[in-house]
Amino acid sequence: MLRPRETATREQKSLDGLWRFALDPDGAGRAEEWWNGPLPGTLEAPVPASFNDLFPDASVHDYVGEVWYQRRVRIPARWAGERIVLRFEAATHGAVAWVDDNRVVEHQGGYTPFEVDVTDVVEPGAEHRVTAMVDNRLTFQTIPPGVVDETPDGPRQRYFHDFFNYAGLHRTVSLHTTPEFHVSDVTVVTGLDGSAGTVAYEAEVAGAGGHEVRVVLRDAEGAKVARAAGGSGELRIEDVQPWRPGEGYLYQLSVELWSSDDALVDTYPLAVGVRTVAVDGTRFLINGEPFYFTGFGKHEDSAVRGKGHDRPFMVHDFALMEWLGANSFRTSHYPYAEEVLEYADRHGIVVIDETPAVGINSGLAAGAFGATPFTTFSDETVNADTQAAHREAIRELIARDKNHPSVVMWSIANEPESDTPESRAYFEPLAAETRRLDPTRPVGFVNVMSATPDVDVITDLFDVVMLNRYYGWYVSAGDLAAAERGLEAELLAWVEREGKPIIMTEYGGDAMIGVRSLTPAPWTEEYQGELLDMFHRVFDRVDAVVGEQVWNFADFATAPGVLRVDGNKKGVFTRERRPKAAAYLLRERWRARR
Ligand code: BDP
Repeated sequence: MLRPRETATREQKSLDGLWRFALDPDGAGRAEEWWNGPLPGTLEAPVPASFNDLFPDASVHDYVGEVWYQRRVRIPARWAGERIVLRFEAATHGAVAWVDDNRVVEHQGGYTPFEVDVTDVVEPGAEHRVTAMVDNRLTFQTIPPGVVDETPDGPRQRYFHDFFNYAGLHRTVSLHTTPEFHVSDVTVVTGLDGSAGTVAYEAEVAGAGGHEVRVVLRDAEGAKVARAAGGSGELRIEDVQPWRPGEGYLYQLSVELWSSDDALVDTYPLAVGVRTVAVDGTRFLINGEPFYFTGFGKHEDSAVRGKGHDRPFMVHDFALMEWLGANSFRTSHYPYAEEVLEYADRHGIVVIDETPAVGINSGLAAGAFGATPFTTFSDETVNADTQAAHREAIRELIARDKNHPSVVMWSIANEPESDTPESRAYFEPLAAETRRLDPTRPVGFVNVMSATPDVDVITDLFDVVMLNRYYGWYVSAGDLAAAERGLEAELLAWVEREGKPIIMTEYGGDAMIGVRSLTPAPWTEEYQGELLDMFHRVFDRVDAVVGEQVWNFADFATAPGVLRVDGNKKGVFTRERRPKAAAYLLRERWRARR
């Protein structure tokens, strides 16, 4: 799915800004057809942002159900004759949208874009009302799953993941044009052949018209390095400058549509990083060279805006990762804004790209989140419909992110149940589907602490072993010697069982900034550092470990609970990005590795 671009043949208009906003606890909006006129009330909400923390009001913060956004927009008169598309980069977790009284699009899934051709319902030069109804409810049939309990005090949302259920229009909303006859998709697969690079491309076109597809590849200075004609083909770059970690060299591919009388009909630019990714034994290879991941599991999370995409925080977080010497991160636990991946592409940051499938695990839910025990996989809980939603989440992730050189691996779930026959039946087709959709990247899932190598039954379906381990925290808290023994023994058992690269995708412990201790005391800055040091000693002894991603980059908001102090405090930075002592330790270790 192509991100909208301004080109010689396309224009874009952002709808970001203040929208009218209304909660709808009684479901009046649908019955009263709120899309037909101005929303009731006087609330306004910024887009992009979560709505939860905008108002000092628990009924907004903890709201469960549908909310409404609305604004007016004038369609530029010069767009007459163009195809006009309305696009939402993310509406969490589901949405229905109207243009005036026309229901134009519906989408489920909170972190991937959707768009619709609205040419027939808008008039260039005229003003129109755009209304979006956004639903934040999670059920056993959504990804991620959750349960809405009806209580005497109204609905209460429960969920089985450890971050606050922020919702709203989290990313840009925009209108853009394309010609009627246009480039509708492009896929590139890159290769290296000695000092040359290859770019296999496939362009899809839509709409009617006589045409020819031509592609031109330019280097970063704008010099043409290769060209071809036809909807698919392979370009060759002699003396290629590869994309590599720490060096985000990008070529530009122009995909052009030409009419039979040789006029340019459409042009779409795609940034292309030429690199390869492979797994070989216990090595993770980028461009044929062993790569060691350093960095974090992150969140899109900040005060007031919640999960709203935030450019200052995006640039700042990347700058802090650079300051630390980190080379990678995982988009735990959902696809991040596409602008984040584009930034990673340009700066040579390596990304493990994850679906929103987090919390498919009754054991964790009952243990950590106090949920009433349930069976993970059953007709009433995670079932075939959930699996279909999960499959769609994988499909939409790959459709959006397949061309990003920064993305080196797919993570199709975080900490699901993986030690029962039902879990194997659930994941086997999903792993196969991911490979079918993208045969070029390794596929993984993130394994939960309790699914040790003696009980896990799905890791053999995947290319890399990704582990979240809390030795020294949830187990052997305060006893780092016991933690060290336990961790090393388990890692060696994974090496023995799978013989694949191992990435520690989460490890760490909470620390309240400013709480200090001379003896090993959980929640202090010292203990957080000593715990990380302990993991590092073990990683350095186990050759198959090819990556370390600390949990978490920064403190983040969670649902309330007695294991959380105003949120999760496993950040190496606070929520406002002040460094804890552990930041300096990581900086020393990771900078020395570069
Ligand atoms: C893991 C989860 C992560 C949590 C973390 C923790 O993957 O989302 O925040 O543990 O407990 O279970 O801090």
